[in-house]
Amino acid sequence: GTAPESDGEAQAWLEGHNRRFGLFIDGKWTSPGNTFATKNPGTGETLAEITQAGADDVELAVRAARKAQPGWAKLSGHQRARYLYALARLVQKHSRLFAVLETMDNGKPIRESRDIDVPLVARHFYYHAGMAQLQEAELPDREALGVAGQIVPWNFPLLMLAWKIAPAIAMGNTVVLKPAEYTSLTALLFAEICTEAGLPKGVVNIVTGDGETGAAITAHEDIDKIAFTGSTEVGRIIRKATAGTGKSLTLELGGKSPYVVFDDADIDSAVEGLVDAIWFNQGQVCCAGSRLLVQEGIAERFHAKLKARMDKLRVGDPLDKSIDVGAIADRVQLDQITAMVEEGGKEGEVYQPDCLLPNQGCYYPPTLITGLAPSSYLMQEEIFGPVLVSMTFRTPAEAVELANNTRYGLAATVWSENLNLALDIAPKLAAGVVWLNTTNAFDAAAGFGGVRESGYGREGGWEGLLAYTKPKAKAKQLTPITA
Ligand code: TXE
Repeated sequence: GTAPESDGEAQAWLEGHNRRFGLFIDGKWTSPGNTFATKNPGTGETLAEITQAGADDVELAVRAARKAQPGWAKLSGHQRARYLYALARLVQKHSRLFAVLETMDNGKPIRESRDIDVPLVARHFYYHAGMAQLQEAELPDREALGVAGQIVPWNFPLLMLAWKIAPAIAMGNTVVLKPAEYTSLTALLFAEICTEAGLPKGVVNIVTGDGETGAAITAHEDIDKIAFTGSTEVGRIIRKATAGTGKSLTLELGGKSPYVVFDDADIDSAVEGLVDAIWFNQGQVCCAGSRLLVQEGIAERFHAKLKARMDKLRVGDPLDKSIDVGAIADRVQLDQITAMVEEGGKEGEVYQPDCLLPNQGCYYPPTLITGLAPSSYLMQEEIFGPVLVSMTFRTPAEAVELANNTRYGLAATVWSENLNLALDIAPKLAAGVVWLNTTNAFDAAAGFGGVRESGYGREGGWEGLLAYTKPKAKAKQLTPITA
């Protein structure tokens, strides 16, 4: 049976803002200006009107961040930690509202926003509160970069905000963050909890808008660092735009991550892992295990089990607690997935279960494509949807070769009961993270990021913190020259 989560609190919150939002700059809300609609992709309904920030708004936000930064950096790590702890607790206090709002704005199943996204967000702030406290003792020769411009995508709107904001403010930076244009609402709710936490004004500024707003942030001369998560294409634009400036840069971009199953693997677990790898968040995951490589001897059995599992996946209303696959984040993205499968699917065999999709909203069925050449379009291009491509291999060496046959290198998954084999394969895979007999395992303490065209820099862990600091050799610590 179906069990829809109530959207009452989220609707009341939207109504409380007259469904029109300004920008959060210097601790205050601007009046809504030039706006665009943000829709619920599960139903097609407009949820609210969001302000398209212009270069002048970005200017105000950067000025506020600049003004606040020295005072913020001057606080002790312990004092900053208190604010991060407060933010973590407030995310938990409002966790239901955050989860429902995220699901309405993005289309991800409520089970995921409630049990994965929002808890990981709280965890990220708790972890970085602890790290702020360690700053003086552990990083005495490093200081904040200054003002960070942060641009996030629509697939994990609140979680990517947390990945950006928590380490930045923990280390004494102030931020101007832009959510993606399809999914601004949880960032706006987060702005409210910054006020509730008593965060000094100007430390966190939220400006909404599309790529033009992002470009204005990237181009702003008084920003010290750009942190971007999104498409490889825009990552390339940003890399060019910041080249020749003094800005630091981290990029977390696309992927086509391999999911390698050896014939001695626990097949049922590997099938279940694959459900998580490619159908979690409708496959709109940068590190999605979107390329299945299965060893020849078990390929037939594996595909049969996989199809049977796909037949059981429930696609539908994201607010329904019993569904597995929700809505695609936006019509544009849905059209892109549809076109890619129509174009590239012809070269192989497309399997889609016979599932009933809702009439309204943006839905795409779980899809498996077999029989494609390793060099084919769909084997090489990121689809960013619930579409798995599959190929077979004979030997471990061939598995490595096929796995690395991509311009990306974000993540890789290996399933085998033979740990010697798995540990031999793992270092040979071009990827920022390799998961063994599990997949999509994230933690605030582990640096996440890619190699090759998946970007550079890490978020999370020590590397993620260091990316928001610069080294500073202090003269008083140098030994005077006496000889
Ligand atoms: O991403 P964009 P889109 C991939 C995925 C998807 C494709 C397109 O394959 O199908 O990208 O998605 C802002 N200067 N990923 O078009 O445009 C934009 O407003 C500065 C992978 O939505 O990269 C948004 O805030 N900023 C991915 C953010 O960049 C610009 C996540 C990301 O949007 C800009 C999302 C510009 N010129 C998509 N143009 C991942 N790796 O997780 C746009 N933006």
